[in-house]
Amino acid sequence: MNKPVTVADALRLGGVTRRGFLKYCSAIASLMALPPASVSVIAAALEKARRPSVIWLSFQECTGCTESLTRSHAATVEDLIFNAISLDYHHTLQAASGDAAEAAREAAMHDNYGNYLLVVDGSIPTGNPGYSTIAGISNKDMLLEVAAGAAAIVSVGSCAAFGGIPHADPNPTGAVSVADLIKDKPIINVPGCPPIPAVITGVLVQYLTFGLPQLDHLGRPVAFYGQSIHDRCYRRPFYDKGLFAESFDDEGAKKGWCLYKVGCKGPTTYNACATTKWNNGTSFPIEAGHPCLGCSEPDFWDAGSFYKALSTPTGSIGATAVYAAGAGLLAGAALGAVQRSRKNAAIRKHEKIGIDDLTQES
Ligand code: FSX
Repeated sequence: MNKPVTVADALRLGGVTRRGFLKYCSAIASLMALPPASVSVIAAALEKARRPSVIWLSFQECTGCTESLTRSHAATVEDLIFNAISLDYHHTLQAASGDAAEAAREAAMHDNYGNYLLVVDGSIPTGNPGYSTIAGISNKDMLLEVAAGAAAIVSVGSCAAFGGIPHADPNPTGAVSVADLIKDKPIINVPGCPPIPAVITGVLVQYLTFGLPQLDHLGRPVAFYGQSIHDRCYRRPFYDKGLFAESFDDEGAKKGWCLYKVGCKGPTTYNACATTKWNNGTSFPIEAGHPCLGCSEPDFWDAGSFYKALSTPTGSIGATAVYAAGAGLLAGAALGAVQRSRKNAAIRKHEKIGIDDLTQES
């Protein structure tokens, strides 16, 4: 059977129903804070989109990012969308090894030079090239070689985006992020330790449908990282009323009050955990009673105790909250303007191309 060329081809081969496909598009639209009308636009764009060749490199990391993506409890449409890219090289997931694996990487680079998407997880050691090598090639050399032919780079996980845990003090390997080494390519940071699976696939879908996304000052897609955990936290009303857990076993904790005083970093952490959640939307750390660690922010490991409040629980709480909420509102307003503009352009395009039925109804 020929290799599928478009996303629609791949989805058909994967047996995805029209209903399942639209459900996924709807979830992505919701995640990107787009209106319901954009679902058909996303669907139409995905149906026509060519499957990009993707080369995925893993450097200094714990494999948590790949685990996050693959260890969903059931095969989902997200998995199939992920299969809709042509994943030509991935250390952990590929069947090939040794010379055959390296030959696959070189072939993918050669055949798609200038057009493939490079995904990186893990940080890059610069202290000594021998700290981490693949096929005898240092991480730094492999990154520079593959990045040269990439159309864009997605840095998955806080290690690739910001250096992450390997970069933490005393940083024995001289670990740096992708953006520290690559200056001439678009880089999309998808931080989190690990990132939310739906956000990883969502960013890929966004790239397939709308091209390079709007990024914040840390290179993160605003659609997924535009609001703080605090802005969207279901415990926020308790914060606003000044009702806090003072310890993990007090009455406040039992009543589900705000975890700010036991160290929650939600006010300074930008991610989609409070809305998308984990394990197919089941829960997220704060819902399980644990404060946010701020794992999608730079240097979260060195930012002080996970269990110490950001500031004293008096006037400065309000200042932090106002600052965080203000930043979220500004990001949201900017995103809204960008998305409205893109949506209008996409709808105009969609009106011309129409939507073909993808496959049979379930
Ligand atoms: Fe880092 Fe990812 Fe944390 Fe682990 O690949 S972001 S240590 S979850 O695995 O890079």
